[in-house]
Amino acid sequence: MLIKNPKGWQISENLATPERHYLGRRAFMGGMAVTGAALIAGCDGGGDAVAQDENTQAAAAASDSGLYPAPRNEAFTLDRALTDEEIATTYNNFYEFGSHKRISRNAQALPLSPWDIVIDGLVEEEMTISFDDLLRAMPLEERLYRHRCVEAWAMAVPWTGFPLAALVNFARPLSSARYVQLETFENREVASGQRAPGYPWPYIEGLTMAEATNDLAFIATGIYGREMPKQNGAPLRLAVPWKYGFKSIKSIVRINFSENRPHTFWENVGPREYGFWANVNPEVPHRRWSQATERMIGTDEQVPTQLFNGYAEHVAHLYETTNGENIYY
Ligand SMILES: Nc1nc2c(c(=O)[nH]1)N[C@H]1C(S)=C(S)[C@@H](COP(=O)(O)O)O[C@H]1N2
Ligand SMILES: [Mo]
Repeated sequence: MLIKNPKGWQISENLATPERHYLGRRAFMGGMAVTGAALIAGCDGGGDAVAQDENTQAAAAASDSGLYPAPRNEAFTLDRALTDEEIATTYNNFYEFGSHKRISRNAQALPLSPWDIVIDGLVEEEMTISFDDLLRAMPLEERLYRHRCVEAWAMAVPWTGFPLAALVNFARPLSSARYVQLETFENREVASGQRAPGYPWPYIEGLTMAEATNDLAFIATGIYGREMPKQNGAPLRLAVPWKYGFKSIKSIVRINFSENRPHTFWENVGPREYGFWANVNPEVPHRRWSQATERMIGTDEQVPTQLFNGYAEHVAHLYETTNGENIYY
């Protein structure tokens, strides 16, 4: 959608979110029961216990690898408190494991080893690379990012990983490539959501080459200073914080370069509700709810949403057309 207001992204500084402290787990659980929003038809499972034991196991494995924690890149810090780790690893969207938020236990069934990633399409040479080999080839760093779901909730998350640009570079796309398409695994045996009718698996997302090579676009392999838990998209997932969360595809198995715009999963499900661009914009409501504010998961604090989720200075130029209009959504 084109919005004929070139200055629309300039939001006033006093809308910037002040730093807040998170509340304890009890406050979180209480808030969830009332406000847990479902994207399509799902409902929040509520009583499912936190999979703390699995988190602890992942932490033990990660400390063995020696890769985590990685040095923090101070260029990407936040003006809001980080979401509590236990909350960010137990309140998830991962439709492969169910259309509700309590999928962390089910997701433990996902086998991570071996994990191969296919790089194909418009590249100098198509290849398949194991996640372990890829990880060794990439420089790891930590970045603190905002995370804004289209459902109007938000978190603040410390990701560990590497710029998507480094992976694009590694893939050696041809100059004819205009889009990167990313795909999630398909495994109906472990992913109960892929056995349910009505969704066009596999989960597919995509970016333009300019978006994919923007410094903000990040491939995350860890969070909170350790290896990525399965429920958050192990072993590697995208983090594009200026876009709604559904763009940040999890558990990637294929990276395809093409001339044509990818047909994304959510575009197929609801083309009028989850468009390709999906840039965070408080002025463009979702068809069924406002996007003007967001609820911080963990505190239930309601804060103003910012254009491009607060990252306008990094990405607004990507959406300026020659006549000065901005593509927002
Ligand atoms: N493969 C896959 N990736 C996905 C999703 C999904 O259902 N499947 N959900 C998306 C949505 S809607 C959001 S908000 C984020 C949630 O990431 P988190 O659980 O790590 O917070 O993952 C995104 N990536
Ligand atoms: Mo989302």
